[in-house]
Amino acid sequence: MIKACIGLGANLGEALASLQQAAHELAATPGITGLRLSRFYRSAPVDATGPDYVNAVAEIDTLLSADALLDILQKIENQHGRLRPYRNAPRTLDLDLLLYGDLTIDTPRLTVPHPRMHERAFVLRPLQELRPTLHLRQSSLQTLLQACSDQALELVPGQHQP
Ligand code: PH2
Ligand code: MG
Ligand code: MG
Repeated sequence: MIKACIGLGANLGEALASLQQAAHELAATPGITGLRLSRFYRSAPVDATGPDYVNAVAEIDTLLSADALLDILQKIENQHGRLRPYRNAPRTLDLDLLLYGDLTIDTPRLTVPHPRMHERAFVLRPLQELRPTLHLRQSSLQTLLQACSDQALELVPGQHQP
């Protein structure tokens, strides 16, 4: 079994509801088990424009290949009306494969670990809930978070503690 981590984000439409529904869809997908979901965070767009984002991270267990998993993520994005008019355009749903076990993948289609996750608080903070001892590029998530402390994150209110 491989443990994979997926970043969830949205800043168009009912962003929180879209992320909750996407998490249910992932959990119900054949070949995916044991989904654990972080809390939801709100933040301003980073290197992008548009409304504030809602973000979360999910960890899953799977025997699917990374490419098969990416196919599933893109299918769920498309079912949520995802359009791609330009790079980092506002979106109804973004599902990024962040980590696939401890594998490094570098193909035209897929780069894992996700090439920008180490500098994005909206990924690191929810990931820290699920994987508190994880290191990326030989740094703890806490150290990486300190380096992007200018990116303000707020917990979406009304959630239970993990
Ligand atoms: N995703 C991006 C670009 N910028 N900013 C925030 N706050 N959250 C995101 O999910 C996000 C972003 C490209 O995928
Ligand atoms: Mg993304
Ligand atoms: Mg994406």
